[in-house]
Amino acid sequence: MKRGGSWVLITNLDHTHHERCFAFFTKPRILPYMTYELAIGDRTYSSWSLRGWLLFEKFNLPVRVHSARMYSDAFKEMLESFAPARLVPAMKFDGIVVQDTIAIAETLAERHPNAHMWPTDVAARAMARNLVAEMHASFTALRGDCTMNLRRHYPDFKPSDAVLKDTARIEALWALAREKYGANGPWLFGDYTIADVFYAPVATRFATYDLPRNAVSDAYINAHLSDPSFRRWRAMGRAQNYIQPGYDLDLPSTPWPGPTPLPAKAVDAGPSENTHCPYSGDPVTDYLELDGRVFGFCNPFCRDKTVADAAAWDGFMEIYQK
Ligand SMILES: N[C@@H](CCC(=O)N[C@@H](CS)C(=O)NCC(=O)O)C(=O)O
Repeated sequence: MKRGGSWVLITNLDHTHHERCFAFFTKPRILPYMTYELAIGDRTYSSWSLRGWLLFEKFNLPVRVHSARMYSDAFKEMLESFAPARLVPAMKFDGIVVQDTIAIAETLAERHPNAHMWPTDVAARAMARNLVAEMHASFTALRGDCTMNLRRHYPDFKPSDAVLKDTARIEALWALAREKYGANGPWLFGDYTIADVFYAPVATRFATYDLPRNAVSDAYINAHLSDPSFRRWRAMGRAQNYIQPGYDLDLPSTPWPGPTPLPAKAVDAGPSENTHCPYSGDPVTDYLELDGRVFGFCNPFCRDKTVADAAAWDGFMEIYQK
C-alpha cells in the first residue's frame, strides 16, 4: 500500500462483531493504502451480502468485513456505524457510506479502473450494465420462492410457472452474453466482471432448488459453484452455522451439488503437524483430521471453515500438500 509515497503489503482482513474476532489471510495484496469497511449478514442466506463481498474478493480490493446475524440486535448495532444504511451490504470509506450493491459496485469500479470490474469493450459493458440492472430490479418470483440457501439442495422442488418464467429470461440473458462476449473464459463476458457478481446468487438458486436449465446455463452455474472465492464464502457460512427460521423448506435435501469437499473432520485434540495456524500464524488451539493426519488452527472458526471445504483454502492446502 502507498503510505507517504511507498508501497507496502497488506492482507485481506475479516473481522466480525458477534463471533470471536479473527483474522484470516487469503492472498497478500499490494494495493493503495486504504481499506474499505463492509457490513454483511449471514453468509448462508444473504445473497446481497455475497455480492457485496465478491466485489472486493474477486477484484483484490482491500476490505475489513463486519458481519452479524440478520434480524438480531447485533445486526442493528453493526449498521449504526453505517447510517443511513438499513440493509446489507453497506460499505464505508473516508467517512462516506454507500448502501446499495449497485452503488457499491459503481463506486468501486470508478475508484479502481485498473481492476477492470466492468468489461472493457463499450458494447459488452452496456450489456453487462443491462444484466446487472435487470437482476437488481426483477426476477421477483425466483427471489421470493427460491431464497438463497447455501446449506440445502432440494432435488424435489417444484418451481411455479412464475419462477420458470424468470429462469427462462435469465437463461436467455446468460446465453446472449456468453455467445457474444464469453469466448475467453467461463464467465458471462469471458473474464469475471460485476455482472457475474450479480448472478452468483442466482446461479446458487438454480443449484439449491435444482431448477431446470440448458447446457450453457449449467456450465455457467458450475463455474460459480467451483469458484474458490465462492467456495470460501460458503465454507465460512457453514462454519458460522447460523440457521435462520423460515429459510429451509420442508423437502428432502441431498448433498450440495458443488465440488465434493475433502473428508476432513474436527477433532478434540492435537498434536498437529503444524504448530502455527496457516491463516493467522498464531499458535494452534483447534484441530482437524484429514487422511489420518492432524492439523491445527488458532480458533474454532478457522478450523471449521477448513473442515467445510479444505481445498478452497490455499494456506491450508500448502501445509496439507507438503
Ligand atoms: N437493494 C439492496 C438490497 C439489500 C437487501 O435486501 N439486503 C438484505 C439481505 S440479503 C438485508 O439487509 N436484510 C436484513 C433485513 O431485512 O433486516 C441492495 O442492492 O444492496
